[in-house]
Formats: sequence, structure tokens, C-alpha cells
Amino acid sequence: MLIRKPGHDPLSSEITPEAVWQSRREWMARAATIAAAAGLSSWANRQAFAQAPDALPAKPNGAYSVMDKPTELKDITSYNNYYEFGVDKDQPARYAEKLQTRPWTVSVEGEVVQPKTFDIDTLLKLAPLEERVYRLRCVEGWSMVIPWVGYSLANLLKQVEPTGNAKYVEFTTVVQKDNMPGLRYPVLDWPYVEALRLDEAMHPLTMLVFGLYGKVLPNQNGAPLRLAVPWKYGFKSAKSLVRIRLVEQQPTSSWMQAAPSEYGFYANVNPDVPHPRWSQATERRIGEGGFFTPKRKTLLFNGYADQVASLYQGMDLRANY
Ligand SMILES: Nc1nc2c(c(=O)[nH]1)N[C@H]1C(S)=C(S)[C@@H](COP(=O)(O)O)O[C@H]1N2
Ligand SMILES: [Mo]
Repeated sequence: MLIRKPGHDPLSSEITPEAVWQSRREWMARAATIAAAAGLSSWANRQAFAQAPDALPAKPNGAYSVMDKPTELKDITSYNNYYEFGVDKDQPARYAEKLQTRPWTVSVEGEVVQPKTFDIDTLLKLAPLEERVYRLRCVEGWSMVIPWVGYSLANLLKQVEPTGNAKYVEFTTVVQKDNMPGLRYPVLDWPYVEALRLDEAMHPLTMLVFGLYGKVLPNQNGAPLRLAVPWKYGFKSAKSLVRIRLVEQQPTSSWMQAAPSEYGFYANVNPDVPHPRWSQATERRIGEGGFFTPKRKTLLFNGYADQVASLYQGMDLRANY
């Protein structure tokens, strides 16, 4: 597990995996071309890298990956929002070491034909792991590009068979009182709850994530499993999931409850709909230059409009913020 302790410089052992990942990515692209020509599977080649205990080998899914340069591992793992560990960006990396990620189960319940409690190690094998490079846009105005490891949430939802009454999917995240110093502060009404409409949850881009950069998720990034919903603001991508409940009525998320005029149910990335206290037109890409580097223009649906705009046809995106 990669944990950065205060006053501790990153060791070369913490830097290497990313460097390996980057060169491996270039190598894989070339190997894929060669393998395709030779009729071989590049996936087989990749197995050779599956040796470290926390390695999580995954088949690259180029069709679902953006070409943006991935954010450095050290930034992805040291600049976090995980309020259960504190509201400052460096607190999750400092305190999440205490999070207990085994044993771990996720119950899938509510409006389903086959409710079931899954062990984390069963979930890991439920569908083939894919590596997908997604953008993550925080509602606060910064963004990252993260190579996630996981599979479409739809794989899990299909197994439990949603009933005709299931219209929404509610996600509840873990509460570990003794291990999470942020729970002492009433910033949110814990546990952290998020939700999606059923068709959003079933969309192939909606991902159940177990790792990043080819390794198991660092605790501060939501170990042992979290969501990644790349066309929505980052707060929809709930970390450390323990319960998935299919329901008929639209759930109230923790953020909607805390500040209903600021955070809506949909939270689709939209440069034309400002947050009441700041613009959403631009964003700062973490790791990209310094204070004077021009900001990037935020894209409608975070650049995923071709894939997801049809989900919102006929809806007023200003009213449904
Ligand atoms: N349980 C939980 N999940 C959470 C949060 C949180 O505070 N608690 N923060 C959200 C927010 S605001 C963002 S931007 C992303 C950040 O994910 P990252 O730290 O892996 O970049 O996690 C989301 N998931
Ligand atoms: Mo966020």
C-alpha cells in the first residue's frame, strides 16, 4: 500500500511503479501492434507483470480511455477528497492507513430479484478487470486523469436482477469510527451516501474500481472498491462502498442534504451551469505547470457527451444540476 507519511520523501520504490506503468503503456501499444500482426494476445504478455503482491493486472480498454496524459501517481495519492479522514487535501493520505479493508463485504439489496452479500475477493473476480484512463473533475475546479482498474458496474447489477420497480441505485460508504478522524466533524451526515439513476448506473462507462496504475487502490483513493462516474463531478464517485441498494424513489445524497442549492442529484459536469459560489467554466489540471499556467476549459459532460448526452435528452440541465 502506498502511504505518504508527513515529512517523508517518496522513496524510489514509490516512484518506480508509475515509471514502469508509463513505459509499459508505450510498450503495450507497440506490443499490441506487433501481436495483432502476429495474431498473438498482448494480454498474455501483460501477465508477466503480475508479480508484486498488490499488482492488479488488467486488460487496457482503449475504447473507454482518454488520450490525456495521466496524472502522476504521487499527485493522485496525495491530493485527495475523503472527508471521513479530514477536509484538507493532504489528510486522507496521512490518516487512511488505518482503514481496515479486509474482511470486506458489499451487500446488494432492495428492488432486486437476487439480493446478495458479496465478499470483496468474489467481486474482484466477477468480471474481467480492465484498465481505463478516465478524467476526474472535482466540483471545486480541479481535475486529474486516472488509469483505473475495474469493470462496468452493470456486470454486478445484472447478476442481482433489478426488479421493474428499481429506478435508482443508492451507494453507501463505510463508517469506521475508530479509524476515521474526520467523522468527529459534522461536515456531512455520515455515512457518505451517493446515488445514480438506474440507466446511469447501468451505463458501461460507470465503473466499479478496485485499483489504479495497475495496483490495488491506495486507501485514500477509496479502497477496497469505489465508483468512477467520469461525466459527473467527483463527489458522485463514492469511495469504500459497503452497500448498494436499488430503490424506486430518488435518494437524497449526503451533498444534497448538506447544501441542496449547491449540489443537485445529477451533478453532471457542465461549464455553462456555475456553482452558486464559483464558475465551472474552467479547471486546473493537477500537476500541470504552476500558478501562471492557463486553466483548461471544462467540457460538457467532462468530454463524454458523445457517450452520455442521450441519457438527458429533453431534460433542462440547469434545473437538474
Ligand atoms: N466516501 C467518500 N467518497 C468520496 C469523497 C468523500 O469525501 N468520501 N469525496 C468525493 C470527491 S469530492 C472527489 S473529488 C473524489 C476524489 O477522489 P480521489 O481522491 O481518488 O481523487 O472522491 C469522492 N468520493
Ligand atoms: Mo470533489
